[in-house]
Order: sequence, then C-alpha cells, then structure tokens
Amino acid sequence: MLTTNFLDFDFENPFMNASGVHCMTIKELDELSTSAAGAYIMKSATPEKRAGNSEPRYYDVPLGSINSMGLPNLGFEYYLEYALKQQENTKRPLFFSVAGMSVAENIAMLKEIEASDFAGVTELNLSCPNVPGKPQVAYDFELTEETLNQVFTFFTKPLGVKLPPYFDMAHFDQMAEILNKYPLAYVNSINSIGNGLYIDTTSDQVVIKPKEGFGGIGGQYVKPTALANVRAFYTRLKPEIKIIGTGGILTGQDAYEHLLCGATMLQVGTQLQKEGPAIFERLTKELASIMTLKGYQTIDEFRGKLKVID
Ligand code: RRO
Repeated sequence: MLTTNFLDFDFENPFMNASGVHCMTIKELDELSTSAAGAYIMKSATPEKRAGNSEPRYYDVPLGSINSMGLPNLGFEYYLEYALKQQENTKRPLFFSVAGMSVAENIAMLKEIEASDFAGVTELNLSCPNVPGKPQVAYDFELTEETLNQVFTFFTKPLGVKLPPYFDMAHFDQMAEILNKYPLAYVNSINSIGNGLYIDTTSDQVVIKPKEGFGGIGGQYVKPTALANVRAFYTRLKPEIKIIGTGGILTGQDAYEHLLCGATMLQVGTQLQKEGPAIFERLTKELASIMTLKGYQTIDEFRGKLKVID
C-alpha cells in the first residue's frame, strides 16, 4: 500500500531518517537498516572527520528541538566505505549526504563518489545552519548556482540537494528557476529553521552552548514552513525533480499532509531523535490507516492533490 517509486526504485514505504539523526556511526546506521524505514541516509560528511561544536549542542523541547551540532561526522571515507559494503547486502539504494565547508570541498567529495562504485543516491547539503562564520550556501543564490554549475560538469549519478526553508514567494521563484536548470533528481525541503533561540524558564538561560544558544529548530514548530516549501517547489519545479518532504513529521497525519503537498519520500528528524527507530513502524501503520479511511490504495492517488479555496 505504501510502496513508493523514487528514482526508478520501489521502496517499501516513503519513510527515512533525516540526515543527522541516528546516522553518524555504523551502529546507528545498522539500526536504521533493520528498522521499518523504507530507506535511510547517512550524516552529512566532510572530507575529514570533525568533532563538531561543544556540548550541550542538541536539546529536545516540548514542541520540537534546537541544535547546533556543527557538522560532527566521522569523515567522508568512513561513510563511503560503509556505503560500498552495505550496498552489497541490500537492494535498497543508500543515501549519501555531503556537506563540504567550501565549493572545492563539495566538488572533491562528489568527484570521489562519481569515481567510486557507489550506486546509491547522493544528497548535497546546501543548508547547514550551524558552522560558526559560514553562512548557508542555499541563502546565497549566486553561490548555489556556481556550485551546481561546477557539479554538473562531471557528476552523472542521481543527485539531490538539501535546502533550507524559504519564507518569501520571490525566493521560491528565484530558487526554483535556478534548480530547474539542472538534471537534479530531487530537492529535500526543509533543513531546520536556522538560528532560533530557546530559553529555559527556570534558569533564564539558553539550552545549547554553541553560538550563545542560537540553533536550528525542528519538530512541530516547523511543519507549516516545511509544507509550504514542499508545496512551493512541487508547483514550481519540472516534474523530473522529485521532492523529499522533511519537517514536523510526528504522525501519519503529518506524513499524509507532506504527500498531499507533493512529496515523494518523507524524512523524520526530531521525532526520530525522541522515539528511536521504532517510530517507522508506527508511522507506516498510521499513514496506512489514514489512507484506508479515505479510500486510497496507493499514495499516487493523492500525492500533490492539495485543494485550494476557489
Ligand atoms: O550538524 C549540524 O549542526 C546540522 C547540519 Br550539518 C544540518 O544540515 N542541519 C542541522 O540542523 N544541523
């Protein structure tokens, strides 16, 4: 019932982890691979291993989470080695995320992926909000275009981009115009809403240490923004570019809404962090029962079919 065709592959269901959550170590990745998730993605890699920002750097709050992890990861080679080994044991394509600190670092990693036997899907993260002194690439339209121009001179494997949320119709238009120039496989909307601030009411203190408490917001707070971004890109991008919907998925109903806005795959960040990989079983059951109630047998029957008021 939930089978999802994405990039010519049939996944059992559309659910995945969002990059960064439960996917830094082989142990965590193996737990995702044996979970009910339809697919999974690795933590965004940099060329060299990074310790990331100082702790506390992630904090669960009642309506979501705030994080300023600062791109901690075990380094590009660790994830490539895992991916190459893992793809021998599974038919499901793996998702590999890269987040270089410069155009040159992104190009270097993508060249290695292109030259390797990696047969999965690559996601270029243009939206890390938490590296001190490094603005997000995808809020700089020229830099985004320059990056994609360089990438597509050599990259031929399926590639998607992870985008931050946009908040203005003009920005949806401008970004879609840029993205439509390239043979992208998908866009993934949204990364966390950058640089929020959460205050502990008892201590009058921020809850994470880096950047004086500023961090990316996820969870329930971000669902309306995520849905708007999924919808805005679904209605503006050429049909070959699929959408991965990420942001505020806690229940089957949230998943259903992302699909209604046009998403094909769905990623879960904050709520996966809160519940662990068992969440995927719950989400698949909840989504299937909503579909049964509404009389749908497949997701294709309602994907993108959001109604507006005449
Ligand atoms: O590691 C992080 O601080 C981080 C990244 Br790379 C990202 O893309 N999104 C996020 O919320 N945190």
